[in-house]
This record gives sequence, C-alpha cells and structure tokens, in this order.
Amino acid sequence: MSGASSSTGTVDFVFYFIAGVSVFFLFLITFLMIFFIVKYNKKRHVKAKDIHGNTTLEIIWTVIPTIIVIVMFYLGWRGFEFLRNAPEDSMTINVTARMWSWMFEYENGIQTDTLYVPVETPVKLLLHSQDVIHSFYIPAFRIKEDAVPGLQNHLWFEANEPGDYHVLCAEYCGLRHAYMLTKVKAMPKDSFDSWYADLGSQVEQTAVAAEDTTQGAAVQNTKAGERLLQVKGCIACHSTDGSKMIGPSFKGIFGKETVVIEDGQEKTVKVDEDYIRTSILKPNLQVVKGYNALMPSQEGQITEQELVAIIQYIKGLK
Ligand SMILES: [Cu+2]
Repeated sequence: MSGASSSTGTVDFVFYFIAGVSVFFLFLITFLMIFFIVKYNKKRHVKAKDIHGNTTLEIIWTVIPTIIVIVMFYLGWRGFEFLRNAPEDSMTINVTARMWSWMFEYENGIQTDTLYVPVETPVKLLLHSQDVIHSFYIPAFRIKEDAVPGLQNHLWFEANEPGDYHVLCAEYCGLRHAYMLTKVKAMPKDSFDSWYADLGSQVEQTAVAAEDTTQGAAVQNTKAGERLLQVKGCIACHSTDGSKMIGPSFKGIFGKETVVIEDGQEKTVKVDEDYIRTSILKPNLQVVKGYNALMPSQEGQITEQELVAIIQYIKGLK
C-alpha cells in the first residue's frame, strides 16, 4: 500500500504507465522525423526508391501497438473494477451536495460539513445532489464522482494515514462553485470512535422539543441553530453579519418587514416564525425582492426540531 489512500497507488500506476508510453513514443517519433529530414536532405543527393510491402515490418507495427493498447485497457479496467466495488464491510456515509457546500451524514444521524473518517477502514460514500450536478473530488485519494440530482452514485476509499486532505467540487455548478471546498479528516481509529460517540451525544442533546419554552431550551436551540446553519450549508449563501451574498443576510431580519415577489406580484410581509419556516421549506414561493430564486427546497431534508433551532438562532441575530 502506498499513497494517501487504497486507490492512490492503483490510479497512479495506470497514469504513469500511459504517460510513460506516450513520452517514449513522443521522443521516438520526434527523433525519427529529425533524422529523416537530415538523412534525406536534397543536398545529399539521395535517390528516391519505391518500396512495395514488407510483411515483417507490417506485422511488427500492428502487433506491438495492439499489445500496448490491450495492456492499457486491462490496467484501466482492473483499476475501474477496484474503484467501483466497495468492500462489503464498508462504513457508509451519505454525502449531499448543493449550491454551494457539502454535507456528510453518518449512520447514527450525525451531520457535519467536514468528512471525518477512521484510517484503515473502507468508507463508502453515497452521493446525492439537491439541485444541480456537482462532482465530489478528493485529489490525494485519486477519487472523483458526480453527484447528480435524482440519482445515487457511490465512491469508496480507505485512508492509509491520519491527516487532512482537500475535498473539492469538480463540476462547475454556479457562482460560488469555488467555495465548495472542505476537508476529509482521516483520524486514528480510537480518536474517530470517541469523536463519533461525543458528537453523537451532542446531537441528541440539541434535540430540544419546540414545546419546551424554558430559558435553557432556548439557549440550547440557539447553539444548535448556529451549528445547523453551517452544516446545512445555509451560510454558503446567507451571511449572519449583514453583508449581502447570494441570498439576504439573516442579521436583524426578525420582526422587520420585507418586500417579496410572489407569483410576480410585489408584497410586503413581516419576518416572523412562519415566514422563516416557509422560506426554508418552500424557498421559491416568496422570493425577497432583488434576489434570484436559487435555493433548493429543504422539505424532507430538515426535521421539525432543526427548524425550531434555526428560527431561534435567527431571532437572536440582532
Ligand atoms: Cu458543486
């Protein structure tokens, strides 16, 4: 095993093999061209001669390239098979792409915006998209696959060594495509296990029911709300400091009046709990004047408790 992941060595070998063959022929052909230019220069008075067929040569220049191309195909095919088939005992993580961030969801329901994985463990990623085509790419692991709306794609890898590696979107997906940058954090197995258990219990703690109106519940929901804006990718388009991005800022909007476009008609509405709820679940019903209807609906992507926590947090952004 060499390289950052189980696929790094396999992919690199095929790449270097094909690059090596190409470079060899580049030099061979360039050399022959220059050699013939010099050898058959007019000044040397070489007499032209007609050649009619040479069976040995013809066999050689047919068989050798055929073998080279078959070897390339075989190596490519073997690599493809390896990359497509995740081991049975892989740990499964759901990956959601949307404009313009990634979300990772673990088997115990934890959601994060960074991909945490244990080393020396096969990890299978199930790729989904909420809006347009994105492409999940970890250069160091030599893996890349499209995330297509309405379709589930997959990828797998096994990290060899602890460390941080880049995750990119490799399919141009709009204005902030370049911001779809995150990390895969490969951790030693025991650190991963304690992280997994810790965050798992934190997530359970944040699940405070909407009916709970005590001060403690409000504080907890506000904290959870801040984390959720990060994880759910809201802050890729909405700022919390008043600056204008793809969507309106959350700062100080609660309780204010805002002008929206609904069915092509301008309307003034009050930003209250219902308005925020509708804007998250049906974002394109009422679009704030001056912005485009770009946000994907979060229906089915967000729980009632998460909604309550986000609303609580936005309320507090004075
Ligand atoms: Cu993208």
